[in-house]
Amino acid sequence: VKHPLMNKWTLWYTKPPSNKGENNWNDLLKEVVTFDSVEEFWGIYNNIAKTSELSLKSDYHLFKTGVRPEWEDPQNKHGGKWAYQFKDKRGVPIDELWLNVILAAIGETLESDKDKEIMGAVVNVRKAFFRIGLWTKTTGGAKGTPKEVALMEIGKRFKEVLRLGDKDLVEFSGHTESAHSGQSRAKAKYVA
Ligand code: M7G
Repeated sequence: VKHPLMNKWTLWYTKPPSNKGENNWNDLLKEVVTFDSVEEFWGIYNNIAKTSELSLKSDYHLFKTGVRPEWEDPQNKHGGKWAYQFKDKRGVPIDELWLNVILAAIGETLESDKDKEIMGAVVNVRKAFFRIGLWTKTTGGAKGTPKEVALMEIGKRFKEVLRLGDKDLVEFSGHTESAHSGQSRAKAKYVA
């Protein structure tokens, strides 16, 4: 028997740049596998490298099928992401935290049923940190509107899933700013 997930998900991998060959964003980004049941998820998860085993400059991206893990995707281009950088790389249980995030994503516990904000989750392996990001379709709405409230609730929930303390802040930034600033750490629009 297969236990269906609410949505179909696709795992992507960004391989580290090589000395020879093309090193554009698009050449390094690879679609890995698509699944839509609990059993398929575990079959895949148990057979791929853990985040802690990946080389520097690698990423995993888990996105709803049909959404590329890029700012340019039509479903991402008006959106943004909640993100947190774990700078104590040795001390942080990154495999457990990433698993928590992807289980929360595929189990649909990051947002209420009526909100359709979550696009996917990303883990970046970098020299000085691991970063986990949670991508949303919009950047919220005007202050106090239901859209803004929904986005802030996702931020708070994300923070719980990452088991962060009150003083640790997750930051939200829009992809437009990320794309323009030429790096992903744009100025935060919200913190939670
Ligand atoms: P990053 O991997 O998000 O963070 O972005 P990092 O700076 O901590 O490594 C690194 C670089 O990858 C960016 O400056 C872009 O050149 C490229 N890049 C990252 N993302 C998420 C995208 C994307 O969605 N689209 C494109 N075209 N390039 C991206």
